[in-house]
Amino acid sequence: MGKVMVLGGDGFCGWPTSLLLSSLGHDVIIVDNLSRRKIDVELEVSSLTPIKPVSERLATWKELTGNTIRFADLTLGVDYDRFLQLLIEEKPDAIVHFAEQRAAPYSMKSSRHRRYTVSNNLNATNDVLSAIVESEQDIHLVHLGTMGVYGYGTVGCEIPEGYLRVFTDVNGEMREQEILYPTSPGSIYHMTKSQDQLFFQFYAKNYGLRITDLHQGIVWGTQTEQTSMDERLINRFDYDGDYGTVLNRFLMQSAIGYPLTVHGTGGQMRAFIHIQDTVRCIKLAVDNPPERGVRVKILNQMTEVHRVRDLAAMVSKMTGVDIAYLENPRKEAAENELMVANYQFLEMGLKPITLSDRLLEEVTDIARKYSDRCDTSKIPCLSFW
Ligand code: USQ
Repeated sequence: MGKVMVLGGDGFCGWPTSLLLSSLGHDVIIVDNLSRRKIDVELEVSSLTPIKPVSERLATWKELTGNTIRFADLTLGVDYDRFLQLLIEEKPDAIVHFAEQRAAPYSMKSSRHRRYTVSNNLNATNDVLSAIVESEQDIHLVHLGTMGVYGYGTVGCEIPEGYLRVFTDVNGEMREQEILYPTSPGSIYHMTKSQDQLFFQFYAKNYGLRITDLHQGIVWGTQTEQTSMDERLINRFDYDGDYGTVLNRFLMQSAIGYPLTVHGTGGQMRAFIHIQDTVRCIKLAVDNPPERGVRVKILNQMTEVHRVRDLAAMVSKMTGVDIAYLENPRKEAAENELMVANYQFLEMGLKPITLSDRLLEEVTDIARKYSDRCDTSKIPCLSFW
């Protein structure tokens, strides 16, 4: 088992990933500047679940399993020298990079939020890549990208895993090229992940870095096998209009009898994945690095597609809650079709978790258990674009 650095290891996906990798015997180091907790302070909201401070999380993990996860508080994109020094001293085999601002509505709130998201995300990614090169080590970088880089138009065919074969007619002869699938980001946040792809392509080509980019769909669920071991390990649950994602919001809203906030007609079709599968996919990605000097390995990290209004209807049927069709605060297609290829993870052995009453009820139960922590004034989405 190797050493893995998890950048953004205190966040919604990073924390359960750190625990899974540690439970499998990896030596895990979390690098995080607690920015997600600080944004909660800015937005005057907190996770529905009572997440514990990092030191308590790590002490609990040690107490329960005997495993040590170390923690470094530093800001990627700012504390470059400290990060480089950490790489030189620790010599990790792999780095999992979640350390970016991940909410589309937050990134679109104001000029300050746009600028923060761009400088935070792009400088973090470039500094990580640059430090790997400068450390002169062979470190596999696994990055959390997003399905949103592809955009949500109706294509009419399956969205491939990162690359598209195009044919050009050159004087009557068809020439073939493989290009990055054209991006069509719908928010500044999604745009930063589109730009990350170009950094990866460049660093893989120019410096021979091993890079895996995971285009993840919308995560739902909150707990994994490890975070459910003890309440002090509980994962965060965002329900507010900026950070809450659609299915978890619907489940939480149903738990308190709040009419489900469907944007527009709810005709948006999106890709989904359960948090337990998120962590499994990252483990599979860490275990299967690409060859050096070959192209970036791009995988679609999702297990199923659903339409927003169908999810609302399902939750409403399950719980009896009403549905509210609201004016869409976002600039996005009212209706779209979506088909996505995810063969690489299936070939590596992923057995997808799909929507089931049991899992939906599990999330609703958690939401109900902590419903007294909900501030209903934070539910509406107030970021318009
Ligand atoms: N939506 C509603 N009602 C709500 C919230 C959302 O109808 O109360 C709609 C949105 O208008 C949108 C869809 O549901 O059409 C998805 O919205 P979302 O907030 O669940 O997801 P999104 O903004 O796309 O972002 C989330 C994560 C992001 C990740 C992305 C994957 O916050 O980090 O990259 O999902 S993906 O959507 O595949 O690009």
